[in-house]
Amino acid sequence: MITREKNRLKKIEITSPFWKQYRELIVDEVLPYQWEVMNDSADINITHEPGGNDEHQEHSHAIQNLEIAAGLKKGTHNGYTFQDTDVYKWLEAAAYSLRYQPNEELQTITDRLIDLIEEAQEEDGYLVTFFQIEAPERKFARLKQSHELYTMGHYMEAAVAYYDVTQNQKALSIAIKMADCLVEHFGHGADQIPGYDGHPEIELALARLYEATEKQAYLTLAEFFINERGQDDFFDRQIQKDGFERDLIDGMRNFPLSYYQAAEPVREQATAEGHAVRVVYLCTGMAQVARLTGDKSLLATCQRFWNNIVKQKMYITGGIGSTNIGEAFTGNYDLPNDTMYGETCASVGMAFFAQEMLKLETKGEYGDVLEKELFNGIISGISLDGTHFFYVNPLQADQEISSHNPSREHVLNKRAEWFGCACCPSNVARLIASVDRYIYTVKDETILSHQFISNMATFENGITIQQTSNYPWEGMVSYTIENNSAEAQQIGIRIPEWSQKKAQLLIDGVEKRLQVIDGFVYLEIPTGTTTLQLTLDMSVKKYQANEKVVYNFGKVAIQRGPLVYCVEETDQTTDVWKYTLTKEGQFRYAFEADLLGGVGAIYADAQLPETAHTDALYQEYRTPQFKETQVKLIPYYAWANRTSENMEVWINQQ
Ligand code: FUB
Ligand code: ZN
Repeated sequence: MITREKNRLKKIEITSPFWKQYRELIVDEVLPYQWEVMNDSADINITHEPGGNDEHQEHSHAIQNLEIAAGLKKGTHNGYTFQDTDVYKWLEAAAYSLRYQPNEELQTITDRLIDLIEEAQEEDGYLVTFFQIEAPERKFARLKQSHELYTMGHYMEAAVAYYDVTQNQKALSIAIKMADCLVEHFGHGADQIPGYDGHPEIELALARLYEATEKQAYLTLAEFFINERGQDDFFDRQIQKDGFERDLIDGMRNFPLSYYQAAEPVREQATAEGHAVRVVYLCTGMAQVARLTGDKSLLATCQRFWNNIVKQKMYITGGIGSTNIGEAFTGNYDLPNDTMYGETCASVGMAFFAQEMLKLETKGEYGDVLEKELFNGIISGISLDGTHFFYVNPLQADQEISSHNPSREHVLNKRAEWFGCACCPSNVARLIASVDRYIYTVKDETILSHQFISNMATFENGITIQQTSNYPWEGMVSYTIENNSAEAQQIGIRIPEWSQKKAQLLIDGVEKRLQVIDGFVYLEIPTGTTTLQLTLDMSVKKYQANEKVVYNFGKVAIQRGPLVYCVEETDQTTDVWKYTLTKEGQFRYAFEADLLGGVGAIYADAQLPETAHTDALYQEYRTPQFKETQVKLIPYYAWANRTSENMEVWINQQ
């Protein structure tokens, strides 16, 4: 039986101009565009997967795969074994959008899509079009590579969202049938499969489905998948049986078990290893199960993963995954800026993980990382026009080098129209469309306001909060709180780590001394109306990396509020790497309405070497003369929206 807080969020409307713009983009551009792509009617170029291990595809074929599986068309499957997930993540994004912008035309499309999915689903609940069309005899036979549970999990997530918004019972019934199919096939019983998927996802999806349906079997199965991971040689046994050479995805056979977080039982894994998206999806599922079951050892596992990722393996933009080889984590403090990965999906997954950790523990650091992802690592994955996407989000890009150096060819400096492996575009869409779910968390009846995204929110017990600001450009956040209940209510407000030295809070106009406990200040809100005014420190700040990060030694990154900034070549007079910020240099901040849809730019005092260079590759060192200049910075998320230019986040510091 799920215990639900009395104060939980009932209704929320985003009023933030920054996020409204993005959410309108989802409705007006992103969803129609992606629907066309998945129906193969968009005239686009599909870019190779930035890891470089896919076959080149001319079309997505994702809808057609479902039509073939449903028996409505004849043909072969096209794309990855998990091609269906593009459709499901799109459906999930569409579902969230229907809540904030009802749209009959879109809902007709999505209702029909549900009909199609139902037709494609098999009698026993199975639905993965690749295996239905190409290899029915191999269902659940090679889970290390197959992505079958990953694929079904994505449908379950979409179904929970779609049912929640539209009450379409059919959508939920398909998910229930799917989950029942897994409950039947997986476990330690006779004729059951004692294993799990190579790509975690199903754990978090089953936990969501459990919360929507309260069917215990789904939570038990999520727990089973988590507990089974890394216990024995399940993957090898399956592969021997299925045929060693019969890979489903080229290149995956050689990755070690740690790549799949399957080298040891999860509770024994000391660090975050392997494929970054897999890690954070697994962590999200573990955090949900820890919350729903009270499993303390699982919570400790989540904390351990969290600390390793956030304190040793995360880019300042929130990007994770330091190498394209396996889209994976590497060692602690290994954070190269130019050969890195930082997959958009990994940032989305990190936001899921942060949100789940906030439900477990009221610590501001979870909100800090969530904010970092929302304002940097996630939205850098989508262009301002909504139809171009980054898979890899570098902190340094150089077009010339990327086009000649194979170890950097995955680092694009122009967002692509689509990918052969198109996991990121619909992932970023569903996150933006559901950003309203990431603003408040209710924990032990305390309402935690951890994201500064203007909104009007109503909670189950009658509390309403109107939060207004011009964030992320301005740091004044106003709250009008109506407490219509008979008792005082507690709310916690996150004071971001970057503003903890300087933040001011007025309650009904009177300043309150801030006592920050684990990143939050707590207030008793009496019956009636209370106004709060929080002023955050929006000064421009320089950050340095831990000295173990060799790539950033002697460099700084610039941040203002939640936004990390970067230097893009189009704004400068010369190459980006030549600028050095001066010791006592000043910053000038200016909001420029005509730049990149309206962004705050930063002008920093800098130096440029004046010494003339010869054509010699090497020459004897001569002390350079410098000239004083300025360098212009723009928010990182907005780079690569003009000409295709070079960029860097970490800048030389005098
Ligand atoms: O393997 C499925 C998805 O494709 C992963 O989550 C992404 O990293 C990409 O590899
Ligand atoms: Zn992705």
